[in-house]
Amino acid sequence: MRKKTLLAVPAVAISALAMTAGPALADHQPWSGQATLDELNGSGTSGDAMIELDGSEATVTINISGAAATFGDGPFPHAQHIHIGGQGVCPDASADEDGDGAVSTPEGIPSYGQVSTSLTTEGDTSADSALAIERFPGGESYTYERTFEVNDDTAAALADGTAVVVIHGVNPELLSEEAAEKMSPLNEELPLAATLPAACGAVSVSQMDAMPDGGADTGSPVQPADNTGAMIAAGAGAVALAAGGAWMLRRRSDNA
Ligand SMILES: [Cu+2]
Repeated sequence: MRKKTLLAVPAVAISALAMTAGPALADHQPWSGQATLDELNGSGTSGDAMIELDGSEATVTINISGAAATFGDGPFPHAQHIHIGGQGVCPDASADEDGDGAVSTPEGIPSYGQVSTSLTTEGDTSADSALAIERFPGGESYTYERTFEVNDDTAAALADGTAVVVIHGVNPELLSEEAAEKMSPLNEELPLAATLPAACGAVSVSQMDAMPDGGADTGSPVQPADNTGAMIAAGAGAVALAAGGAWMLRRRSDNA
């Protein structure tokens, strides 16, 4: 709603607005934020996340190390999400309501909120894929990068600083005996350890002067409305070229 109103404003007025660019414009122009991912539940897992948002298109980059390495014969899957609608913070040990020595995913919800986006490697990225463990990265360390559409609630939470990135999956050997033997409250076929939060970080907005190069090179952070679509199309084309095109085509068919 607000976006349509803004795009209808003459370019001159937009230029004036750009000079006082503040939070109100943050979700309508290229935006970036980052999170330092600190360990939860004594997991030893840490890393960082960067999120670039252009309209509703988000590019998420995550670097993880010190994560649980193996699960059965394969890499330990690490479900990872953007959580929204909580206090926009990571829980501390006091969130362990049942006293098993671990903060479970539900126990952390008052702090970081519900899953809004599943940071999967392919296919659906909605909350429906929150536990699609076959489509998450895995192993002791990894780098994740993907570009996809986020819903309005997620874009708003990113812009207002209440979105939190959570990486799940803790080596059960690091847990109390009680916690290590439990099954997950989220899926009774998975051990608690598989879904426990392992690392967490609130996403904070980057400074304007830390914007990606693509935004700064234009000399103005906001383009006249008529050029916006062309700019986005050009950006998408560059991504497709960089990835040899195949990745973009696959994503389109996944979303169809
Ligand atoms: Cu999560």
